[in-house]
Amino acid sequence: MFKLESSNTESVQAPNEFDYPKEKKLNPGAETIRKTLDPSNNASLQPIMSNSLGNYEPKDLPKRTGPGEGGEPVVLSPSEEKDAQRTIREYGFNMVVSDKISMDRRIKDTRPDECKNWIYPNPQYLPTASVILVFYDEGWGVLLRTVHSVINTSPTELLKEVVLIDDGSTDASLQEKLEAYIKRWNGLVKLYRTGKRVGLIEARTIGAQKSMGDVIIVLDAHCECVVNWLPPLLTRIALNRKALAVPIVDGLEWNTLEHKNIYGSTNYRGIWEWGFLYKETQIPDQEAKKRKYPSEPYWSPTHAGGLFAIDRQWFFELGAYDPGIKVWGAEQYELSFKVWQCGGVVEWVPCSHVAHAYRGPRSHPSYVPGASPYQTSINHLRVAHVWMDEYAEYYYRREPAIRNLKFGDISERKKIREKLQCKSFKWFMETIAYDVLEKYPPPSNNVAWGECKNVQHSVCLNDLGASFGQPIGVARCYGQKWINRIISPYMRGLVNK
Ligand SMILES: [Mn+2]
Repeated sequence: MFKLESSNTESVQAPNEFDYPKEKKLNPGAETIRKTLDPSNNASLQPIMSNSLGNYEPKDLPKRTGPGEGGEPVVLSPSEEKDAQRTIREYGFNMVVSDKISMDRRIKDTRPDECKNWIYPNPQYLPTASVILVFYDEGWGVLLRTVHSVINTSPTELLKEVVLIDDGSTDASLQEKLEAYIKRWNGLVKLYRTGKRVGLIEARTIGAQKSMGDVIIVLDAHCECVVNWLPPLLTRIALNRKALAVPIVDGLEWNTLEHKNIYGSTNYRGIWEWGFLYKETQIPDQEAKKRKYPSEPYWSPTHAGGLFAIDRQWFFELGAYDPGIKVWGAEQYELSFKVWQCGGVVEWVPCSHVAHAYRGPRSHPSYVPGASPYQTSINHLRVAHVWMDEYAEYYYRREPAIRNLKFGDISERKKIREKLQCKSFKWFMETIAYDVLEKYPPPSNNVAWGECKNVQHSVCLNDLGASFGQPIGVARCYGQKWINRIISPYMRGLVNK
């Protein structure tokens, strides 16, 4: 039951009206209705815990059978393995397995049980969503199953469109064949091409510019959504238009496409260490205790970066992504820091689960031509100098080699911070991200750094890839050139998004 204060009382009785029909049509009136909402009525949009089935829960879904249904793993026969290995090298996913799985398969319901009982505002009270999927030479089935899944699991009235941004793919299947395939959705799925590689971050901004929904939802182009993932995210933004809402990320295994709940029933949140390696930690007690139910959203300092929802206009008020942050890395810190410092919140939403396929070993290069090999460090430096005030120094202590790296002009970005009268990073660290300081105390000043050389034999100490606690050895010296130290893992091809 909603505590609605508006005149629309008939929507109080929320019917189970979403049976996720295959064909979805846009509801052109949705925005006009939403504009009549009085923002001061936000309290009436609070979800209600009921003892019956929630208003967006599908009822009596037909049973599905077939390979991979229910998120089960698909195992190949030995004769199929050779082909499979080739596709893994090419796409990072087992496309032979993918080809066996229906585009419309349903994965597990990995949500906490009580998620089924929440009643969310009816569609006319929620913003509409544009789901942005950026892809570059993505495997056909993995990409298109993402689209099918988004459409199959989203209430028609809330999904404005799916916006595909092709970041310069050369794969033959992603040309005319893709254009022909998406026609089945009668314009609900749009395709834009960047024309040349621009990198993930710029491609997302292009997607946000092309989007027409109230909210943009960024997903990777290799995801599948868990039932009823969308209304819990949109509700957070209906309640607070400055909220950045993050779904809980499940795993899809790259070799079998098995769906797994990674976090179990524990709530984690996103933090970082001072070299900007992304980390996750259990939510502090004081955050958990703010909620009545463990399935309710909670605050997080940051997030992994690939999957999130944000009010489209708020995203642009915040200056979208810094255009000086290119290709890959640091963009989730930029967005999280400025959302928090400029008056918003970053929330993780336990009743919204989306499964992300973590890429396996891919030999297809994802390097963006012309990009600096130091781009990820440049990205971090821009974030540090615009948003982190005196805390930027800790990054230099952690990565002393980048002290003299040029990161370009940041004056335009500082103007945004000034215009929005954003709070200090100290406020953010002490009030919101206090567990970062607990888990990763600020590094002390380096007494010395560089390489440790045996002058007589011209060899240098080297960890030889050993892990912590293992003996180290010697190897040839690399000199004071720091390229090998700081070149980003992405550029080396060691990290697959
Ligand atoms: Mn990804």
